[in-house]
Amino acid sequence: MSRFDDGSFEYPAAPANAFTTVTAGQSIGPWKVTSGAVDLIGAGFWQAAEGEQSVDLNAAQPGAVAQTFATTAGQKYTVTYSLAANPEGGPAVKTGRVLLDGQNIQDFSFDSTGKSRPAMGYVTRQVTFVARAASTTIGFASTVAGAYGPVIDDVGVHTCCPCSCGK
Ligand SMILES: [Ca+2]
Repeated sequence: MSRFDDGSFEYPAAPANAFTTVTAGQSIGPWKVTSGAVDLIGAGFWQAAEGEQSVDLNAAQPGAVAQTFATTAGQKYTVTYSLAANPEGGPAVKTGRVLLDGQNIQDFSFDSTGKSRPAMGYVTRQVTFVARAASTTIGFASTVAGAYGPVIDDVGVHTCCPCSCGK
């Protein structure tokens, strides 16, 4: 089992100033698209939170991405991620959830009102879990219909405690 990798969605490279639609069963580097379809946003299309690329969790429909990585059972981990939303169309508030081994552990929403492609307004969110096995799957799923979804970037997985990462 591999360590958590490429939480920034930097590879493979999507076309600059454009995006690639990735459908269920296909991969984005170490991530798998687990339902629907998502858009891998290339450099320059809109602001990334880290690096050049990010993921819109909706292509023409809601989608989800997940990555399975090595964990130590009983160990506490904190997942951090940057959240924004596609500002190009409604609804204003885009919603989704974080999945731990397929179970919902956090709902999130982002209001893209007043945001734009050069100024996405990313916020940082975090959620903590205790690993139950030698591997764990973290997923991000859109729960909004349509072609304009929540945007995820800069996902990190940190072993926690003692630490100052806030619980
Ligand atoms: Ca990135």
